[in-house]
Amino acid sequence: MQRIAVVPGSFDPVTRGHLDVIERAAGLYDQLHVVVVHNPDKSALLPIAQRVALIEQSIADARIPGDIVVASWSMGLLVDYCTDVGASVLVKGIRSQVDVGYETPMAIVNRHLAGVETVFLLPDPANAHVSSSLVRQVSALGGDVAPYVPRSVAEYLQGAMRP
Ligand code: COD
Repeated sequence: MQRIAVVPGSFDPVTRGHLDVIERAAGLYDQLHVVVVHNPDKSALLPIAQRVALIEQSIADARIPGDIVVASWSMGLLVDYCTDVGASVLVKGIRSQVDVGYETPMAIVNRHLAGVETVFLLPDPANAHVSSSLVRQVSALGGDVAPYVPRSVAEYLQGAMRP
């Protein structure tokens, strides 16, 4: 039986931290779905289709091996997406106690709702401080985001900032 996992996120935009989690998760499962989900608690910078395109480009540029599907989901519960594609695992990154506090209740509810387990990966220390919100802030203030994001994202944000 194929082991299928989902890496969900806002990915607004995808960062080097996300890409590290995606690469490591792709090595653990037969098929990986990277799913852009609208997070109603956050105000978005990039349209969802653009986030999907940047993830696809970043995975291709980094030559991450494996069977990786990039998709978006706005039809309801994330576990419904998991059920639709036959995934039994969600993979999430844990950077801090704040992430633990945010993710723990969701992991419990997702297991109760649909039997979907959540696997947590610790970040590579090089990326532990990186977040999409930090990238959005540095970019909005005209700073260089290249250390924090894949090249295609840096180029996209630099282009978007140009008058
Ligand atoms: N290193 C490692 N991991 C990282 C890093 C980094 N530098 N940066 C982010 N991550 C991890 C995050 O911890 C998270 O696991 C994932 O990457 C995505 O992060 P974001 O910021 O892009 O996405 P979030 O935190 O806004 O998550 C949005 C979700 C949609 C994934 C989340 O809200 C969710 O799971 N929603 C479920 C909706 C649902 O069905 N609810 C009902 C039952 S709970």
